[in-house]
Amino acid sequence: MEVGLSLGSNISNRLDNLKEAKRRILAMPGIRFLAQSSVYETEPVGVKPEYQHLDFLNAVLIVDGPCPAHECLDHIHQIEDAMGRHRTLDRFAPRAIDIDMIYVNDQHIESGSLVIPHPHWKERRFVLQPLADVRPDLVIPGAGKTVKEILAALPPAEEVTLFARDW
Ligand code: PH2
Ligand code: MG
Ligand code: MG
Repeated sequence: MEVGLSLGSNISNRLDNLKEAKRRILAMPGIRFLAQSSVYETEPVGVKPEYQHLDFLNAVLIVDGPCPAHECLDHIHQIEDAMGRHRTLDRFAPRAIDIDMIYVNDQHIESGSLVIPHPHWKERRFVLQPLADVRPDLVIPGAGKTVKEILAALPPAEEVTLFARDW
């Protein structure tokens, strides 16, 4: 099953955080690496004004794995917790690592806190740009268009600039 993950970090050593998250994801049972985007530096979207100065690094990691989506999500939460994520009322508080599941094959899932495809991926350049690096022609369920078509039609808003090709 192909799983598309969006990784983001906006505190401490952001590039190291992405690398460490990747290492831990690829150590999950049965997980196989398929592709990774470049790393982009991105303007924060939707955060409180006091965190507006903290630019993110974002990247996309594509893996193949046997685990059902909710089990995969448990593993991902464990990785976030182990890397010092504190779950607070402010969902967008600064974080060493945020790992979001963007899609799982062509599945539609809505159960509790798990919504697949991710409800906001289409609006977010910090997801679309790195995703277009690795899966430009993918049609994610519910989108009706390819990733690169959606990216091309996105109104210019927050800035996204290439930060590192290798990580
Ligand atoms: N994640 C958020 C909220 N805003 N902005 C950027 N640029 N990158 C993110 O990863 C991000 C965000 C919530 O998870
Ligand atoms: Mg997120
Ligand atoms: Mg998240």
